[in-house]
Amino acid sequence: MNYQTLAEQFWQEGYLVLENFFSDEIMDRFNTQIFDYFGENPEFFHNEEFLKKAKTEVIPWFPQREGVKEFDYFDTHSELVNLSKAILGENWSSLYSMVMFSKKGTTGQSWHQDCPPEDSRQFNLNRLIYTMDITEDIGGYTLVVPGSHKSGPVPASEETDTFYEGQVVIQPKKGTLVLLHGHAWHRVEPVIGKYRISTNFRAIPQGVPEDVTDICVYPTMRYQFTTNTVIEDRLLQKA
Ligand SMILES: O=C(O)CCC(=O)C(=O)O
Ligand SMILES: [Fe+2]
Repeated sequence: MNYQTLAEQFWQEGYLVLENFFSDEIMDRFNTQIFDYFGENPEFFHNEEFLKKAKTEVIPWFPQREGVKEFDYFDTHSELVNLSKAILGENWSSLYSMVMFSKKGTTGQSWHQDCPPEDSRQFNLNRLIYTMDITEDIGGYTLVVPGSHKSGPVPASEETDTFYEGQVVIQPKKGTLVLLHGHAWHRVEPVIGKYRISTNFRAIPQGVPEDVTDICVYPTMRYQFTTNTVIEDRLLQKA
């Protein structure tokens, strides 16, 4: 694997898609463990206001915070470690793993940026691992606007699923790794079948605070997770 070439491509486009990065056997193991944790019908964790304004319905689980050791596997995966370093530079660190579960019939995720884009040095890297195929029948493809990590805030809008010229539809399969810059505009399409699982091992370069993703930018608002508050209503400004 040519880490340098991949890192350059990442910095140009704001994302990378690498199929068959992980073996089926490993992915099956994690998918079973995740499904066993959530069960068929887990409860939402976010409040009503968030669900309504963000049009984002996903149930998170932070296994490593709960001492679930199996997920350390990815922290010692040498290709993933080397690629992360090529992108983020020396002394990068991994933040946490977040498993995201979406039930059948949920809206997916609105366009968003994981953290405010105003300072290009303050960003997170999403390292998304897919333990199951995301298919047309399931829905929930991941959309990204190439190069948008350099375009500033996603436009303010009531619409959370605007069509952007050049937007790319990522169709992850079991074992796919998607690397995605936290300032890149991205969203997840509605989940229509079965359920959808993705797992994010977020990372940061040296000098970026660990809580960099506390504030997320949506077309409708900026939202702070630690306080569960809308810190900026972007539609008021527009009116
Ligand atoms: O699940 C995905 O494909 C994307 C999730 C996402 O937006 C994120 O983890 O920041
Ligand atoms: Fe995101």
